[in-house]
Amino acid sequence: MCVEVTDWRGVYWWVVLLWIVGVAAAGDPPWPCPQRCECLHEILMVNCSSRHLTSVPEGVHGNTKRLSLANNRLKMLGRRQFSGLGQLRELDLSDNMLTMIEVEAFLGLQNLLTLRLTRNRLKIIPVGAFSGLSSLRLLDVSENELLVFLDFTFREMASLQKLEASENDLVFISNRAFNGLLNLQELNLDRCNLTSVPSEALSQLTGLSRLRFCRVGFTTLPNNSFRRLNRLRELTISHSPGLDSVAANSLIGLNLTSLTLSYCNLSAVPYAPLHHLVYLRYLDLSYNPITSIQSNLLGDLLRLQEFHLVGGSLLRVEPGAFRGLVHFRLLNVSSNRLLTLEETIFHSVGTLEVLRLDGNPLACDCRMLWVLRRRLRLDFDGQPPSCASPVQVQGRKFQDFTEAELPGLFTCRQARILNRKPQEVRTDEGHTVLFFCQVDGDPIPSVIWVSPQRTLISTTGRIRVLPNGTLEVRYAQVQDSGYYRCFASNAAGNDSISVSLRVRGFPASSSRNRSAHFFLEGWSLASTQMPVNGSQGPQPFPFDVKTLVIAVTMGFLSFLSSVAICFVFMFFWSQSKGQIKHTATIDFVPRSAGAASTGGGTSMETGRFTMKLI
Ligand SMILES: *[C@@H]1O[C@H](CO)[C@@H](O)[C@H](O)[C@H]1NC(C)=O
Ligand SMILES: *[C@@H]1O[C@H](CO)[C@@H](O)[C@H](O)[C@H]1NC(C)=O
Ligand SMILES: *[C@@H]1O[C@H](CO)[C@@H](O)[C@H](O)[C@H]1NC(C)=O
Ligand SMILES: *[C@@H]1O[C@H](CO)[C@@H](O)[C@H](O)[C@H]1NC(C)=O
Ligand SMILES: *[C@@H]1O[C@H](CO)[C@@H](O)[C@H](O)[C@H]1NC(C)=O
Ligand SMILES: *[C@@H]1O[C@H](CO)[C@@H](O)[C@H](O)[C@H]1NC(C)=O
Ligand SMILES: *[C@@H]1O[C@H](CO)[C@@H](O)[C@H](O)[C@H]1NC(C)=O
Ligand SMILES: *[C@@H]1O[C@H](CO)[C@@H](O)[C@H](O)[C@H]1NC(C)=O
Ligand SMILES: *[C@@H]1O[C@H](CO)[C@@H](O)[C@H](O)[C@H]1NC(C)=O
Ligand SMILES: CC(=O)N[C@H]1CO[C@H](CO)[C@@H](O)[C@@H]1O
Repeated sequence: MCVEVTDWRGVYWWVVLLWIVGVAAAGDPPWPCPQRCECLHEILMVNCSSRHLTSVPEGVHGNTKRLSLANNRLKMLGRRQFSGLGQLRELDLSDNMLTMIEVEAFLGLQNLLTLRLTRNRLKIIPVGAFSGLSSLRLLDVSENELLVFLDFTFREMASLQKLEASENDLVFISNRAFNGLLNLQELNLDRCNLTSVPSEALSQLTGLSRLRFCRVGFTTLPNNSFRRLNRLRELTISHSPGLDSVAANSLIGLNLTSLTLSYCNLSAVPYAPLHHLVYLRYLDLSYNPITSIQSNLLGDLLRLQEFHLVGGSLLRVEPGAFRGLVHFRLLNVSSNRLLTLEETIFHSVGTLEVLRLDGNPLACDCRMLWVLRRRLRLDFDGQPPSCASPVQVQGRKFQDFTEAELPGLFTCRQARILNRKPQEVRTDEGHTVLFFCQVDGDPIPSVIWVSPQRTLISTTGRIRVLPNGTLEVRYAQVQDSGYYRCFASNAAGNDSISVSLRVRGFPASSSRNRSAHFFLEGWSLASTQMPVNGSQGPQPFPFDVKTLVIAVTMGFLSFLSSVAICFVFMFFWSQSKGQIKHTATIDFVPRSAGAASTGGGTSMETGRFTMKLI
């Protein structure tokens, strides 16, 4: 028995001894590790993630630098929840069920650099919740249910550099919410329910250099949207499908190097708002229904290097579109509706390095020859363009053409006017005359008509160019007479013909000649000097001039005669009455007193006044 007892004692001491030795060997210094957590002493980390915790565990060592409580069931953080962890650099509270953070919850974490609160259920952050976090550099509150940022929420966070607030239900950011964030460089507000730019709140972020808004409900960018953000370099606004207008002064005060306005509803390049961004290097207007890039309007963007307009509705890039841009090196216009891209759009095609032109119905004629010639030097980003027409090269990629087969391909046929038979028309006033100008060429030539006064004739008005190139002169007038000229031109050349029109006036209409002439002067001015493709131009008169003149004259005559008859009638009437009463007396009961009857003691006196008739 005795032997047995001593044996048990011996075993006990052995166990104690082994335990002490074991702990001493395992780590230095030996930390007490909170229950259910894993302590990585070498990196001073306490890992309590995914442990079904419902509260912050006790006993985390004061030297801990990183504490993870991610993926637990924490519902709220109380006051001074982490006191005693003054050495903590990184705190991860993401993927919990936090709905509430009390004021001063993080007090004492004066060395904390990173705080992650992503994927919780926060609806509101009380003012003062973040107090004491004077060293914090990164705060992530994305994927919560935050509705508003209140004034002074981030007041004591002067070191904060990056604020991630994407995927919340933010509908409002109070004007002084960002007060105190003097060093914030990056703000991310993707996927929130803002309907307008929180300009006033943003104006406190004088150190901001990157700002992102994605999937927001903006419909317009008003003037001065980003005032005082003069350090901002990168601005992204995307997936805002209602955004269709950018006011001329909306970006004033900014000095951007990169601007993205993609997946919006812009129907034109916002030339005026961009105008002052002389340091801009990167411009992305992809996925907007923009149909053309006009000539000479981007020349102020002196340092522009990259232009992206992918997936738009581009039909045309006008010659000179990128004129003045001497550093231009990348054009990305894939997936548009471009038939061609002429070399003359660039300032100098020599600087171009990358070209994405795939996904366009390209016509492989002489206008695209410059791309073909550079096909081995240009970087197509793995997606070389291919021909949609003409038939013999349809579907072929630019890189597949060999030198040997080039002659005879990528050619144009000069514009030519087919029917050159002289067209000389003599007609009487009021008739409609057509002049033909049938053209041929590859690419299909454009046709313009010029009047005897050398103005361009538009597609609307009394004298107009029909869609098939025919000139139509309706209700011909004497002063329409003269020589008209048709010009046909394409990339390979031009051609022209001249036609003549003689209109004889009516000899009998001399008395109305002056006024008709006056009307017509005004009219022809309007119809010939209009911009050719302007839709806002004056609409053509629905009437013939002559009809109008007659109608006006007759209307005036009948008005005069009615007035005269009236006067005559009144004269006889006044003569027939023997004695005329010159005054009329009218009695009345004041309406307010009778109707309201509030019992206020208003006298129910009947009124009376006398009118003198003249
Ligand atoms: C913390 O623990 C979780 C779960 O045990 C593990 O997935 C994760 O990798 C750990 N983190 C670190 C930094 O060790
Ligand atoms: C925010 O927008 C989303 C998606 O449009 C919507 O489901 C949600 O109800 C909105 N939240 C608020 C608070 O308006
Ligand atoms: C923006 O400012 C410009 C220039 O001052 C002005 O012409 C324009 O009307 C303003 N736009 C709006 C929407 O206020
Ligand atoms: C985009 O603008 C067009 C007119 O310019 C309008 O018809 C359309 O509804 C707008 N789309 C959206 C999503 O607002
Ligand atoms: C604008 O930004 C550029 C490039 O970041 C910088 O060199 C330039 O000094 C800035 N200009 C002003 C007026 O801030
Ligand atoms: C061109 O745009 C497409 C679509 O946005 C993008 O995937 C591609 O990387 C861009 N190419 C270059 C060279 O920037
Ligand atoms: C052009 O169109 C007009 C009206 O549609 C027609 O009268 C004319 O014959 C056409 N011209 C030619 C050359 O086809
Ligand atoms: C037509 O071509 C000639 C040279 O071939 C050129 O001098 C002239 O300016 C062109 N005219 C038009 C209207 O394009
Ligand atoms: C109509 O007026 C024009 C000039 O005003 C004149 O040359 C012409 O002879 C006049 N026609 C008739 C028919 O009086
Ligand atoms: C003369 C001229 O420029 N006409 C243009 C009017 O617009 C159409 C397309 O909208 C062009 O095809 C014409 O060339």
